Amino acid sequence: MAGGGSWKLPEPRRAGPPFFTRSQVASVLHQVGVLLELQGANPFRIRSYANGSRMLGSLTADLGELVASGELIEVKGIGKGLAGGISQAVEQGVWPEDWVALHEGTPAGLIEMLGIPNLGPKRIKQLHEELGLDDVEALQGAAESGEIAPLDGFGEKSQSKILSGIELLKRFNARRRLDIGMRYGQAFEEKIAALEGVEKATLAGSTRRRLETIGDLDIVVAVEAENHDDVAQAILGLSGIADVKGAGDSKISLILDTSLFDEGFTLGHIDANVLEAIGGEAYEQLESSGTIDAQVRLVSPRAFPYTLAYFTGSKEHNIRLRQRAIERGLRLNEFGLIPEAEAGDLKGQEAAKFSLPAKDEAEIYAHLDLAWVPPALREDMGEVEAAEIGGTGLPNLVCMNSIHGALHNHTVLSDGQATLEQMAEAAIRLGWDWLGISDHSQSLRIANGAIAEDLLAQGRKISTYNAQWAEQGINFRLFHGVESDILEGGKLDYSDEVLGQLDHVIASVHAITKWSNRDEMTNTEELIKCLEHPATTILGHPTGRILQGRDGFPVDMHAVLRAMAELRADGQVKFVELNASPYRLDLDWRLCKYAKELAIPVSINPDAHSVGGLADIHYGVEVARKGWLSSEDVVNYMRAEQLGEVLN
Ligand code: DGT
Ligand code: CA
Ligand code: ZN
Repeated sequence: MAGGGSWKLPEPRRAGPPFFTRSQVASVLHQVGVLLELQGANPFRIRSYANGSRMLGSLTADLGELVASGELIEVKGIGKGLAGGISQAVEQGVWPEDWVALHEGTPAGLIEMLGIPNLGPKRIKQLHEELGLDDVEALQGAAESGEIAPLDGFGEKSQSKILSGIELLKRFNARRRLDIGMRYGQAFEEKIAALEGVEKATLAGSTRRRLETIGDLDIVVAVEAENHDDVAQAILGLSGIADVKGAGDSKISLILDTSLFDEGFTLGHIDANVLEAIGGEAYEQLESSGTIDAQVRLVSPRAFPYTLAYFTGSKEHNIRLRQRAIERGLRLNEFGLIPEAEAGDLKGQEAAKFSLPAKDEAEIYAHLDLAWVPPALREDMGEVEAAEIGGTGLPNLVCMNSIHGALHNHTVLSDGQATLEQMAEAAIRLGWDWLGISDHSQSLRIANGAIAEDLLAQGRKISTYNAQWAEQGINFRLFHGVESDILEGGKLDYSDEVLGQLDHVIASVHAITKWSNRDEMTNTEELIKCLEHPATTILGHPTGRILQGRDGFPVDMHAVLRAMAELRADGQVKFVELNASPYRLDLDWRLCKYAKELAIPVSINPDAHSVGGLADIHYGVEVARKGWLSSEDVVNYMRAEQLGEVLN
């Protein structure tokens, strides 16, 4: 596992050969190669391990069979020595001594340093020898005090690259984005659910609550006592486990890596400007060698709903529930809901024998005189009060079926990859009624912003298509807009005459550095100024944040939203965007709830730069739910005709 503090050799988890899988052996060979390089070993030897790892990685034949038949040595790129070591591991479950020695003899701090993007073993060795650096902290200190730059082959540039790499690594080790957490979590949940003896496996924790970033995965597994040990063993044998941190009776702590994904891990589409903000190539490297921690809890089917509710959290929500239980003479924990009068001095599982029954979470909430609360809302942000019998009632949350279109999407006219026609076809395939096109505006040279003439030509094309669809009785229409950069003084990027010909104008900040270095008051005023322009319809990615990449610029978003609400009250169309890219999720869900209270419609936007990018809408919907939004609160719920009238 890259990024962590140690590289352990996997332990055999089966009773007989093959003791290790092809991907396990491939990753060990890779590690041995890197460790040899850290030691400054003979380059040929280093290369033989690297090559061997690559060969195994692309091998289609069964490794166990190749070893058993003695054919391994015939595989191109795997020499005698390597074949011997691999065979021993696969057949006997014992790694060669020199590999073990390498793993055990390398200081953990040096391995930790390998997780820094763009810092290879050779340079780590040099830093270790010349400056005595042996962990990330020491390296950071040395870089900050300028000791790295003068070294042979380094310089100012690589010194600052090391610093930004360390920052990136630290952000990564702390939390991962929601999309990444969901991908790992759902893949692992599926694998566990498919095991024999597992009644149910459900992802809990922050991933189930759809928080924008995830600390670790929590998975709750229902299993009968007689299957407990077999299931625990089977879980430990699943692919994707880079390391086992602990395996107790009811809790298994694991580190997962990308070998979890049977079809391999790909990053998918990522816009160039976002990629740059989040670390460029270094980010891609971190992501593909990334890991995530997972806590798996095995419980009896009877306790399952209680354990699931407890480990879904949030902690704050749990505290509120526990308080309600206490008021009713009940004790609430991960094992059950237990009448104090009956439990007495008994603790934990013993006391849980007296638990009120609950076949699902809804029954737990009902015991506490509450309606079931959707996991996304469990943040103690008013959901407990709303769920009370006689409370205001929980919102009927927006879902993918509520989505009939989205307003913010790009084409090849600016920096998109798909044509207008391709984007429209893709939206029709999704079953949408309409699609908004909003390419970048002329000042944004870096994103190939459109000059007025080209923008208006695009509009004429759109009118033609709309007329054709109407004629053919096809229920689909394009809205023609633009994503206007917000210029100095809060100005838009085209003349009023041009803006007046558009269906919608998304105003977005792109000069992030400038806005980030400016005070909150100036930024807030400029945003409001820009929103006051009658042509402005939508505030695009309101704070410019890139999750794990950069914070948003300073701005009083509450004040901006209030200003938008006033403008709306004066009859002006103003929407706020919830940018659905998992790298953004901006407007923050905490503010979505505020926008809803102010009756500002939220426009969930994939900000698609390709056909595939439209699928990001799904993350936007997840986060809109977290922000309490109902179908009626989002622009995407409107039918083409209604939206057309509003935009007019
Ligand atoms: P994360 O992993 O930082 O993204 O956030 P969570 O919410 O997944 O938190 P985590 O993994 O520490 O714990 C999972 C859930 O377990 C948490 O949401 C609520 C519950 N929990 C953990 N510790 C406590 C606690 O001390 N008190 C209560 N009431 N609940 C807890
Ligand atoms: Ca967690
Ligand atoms: Zn955009």
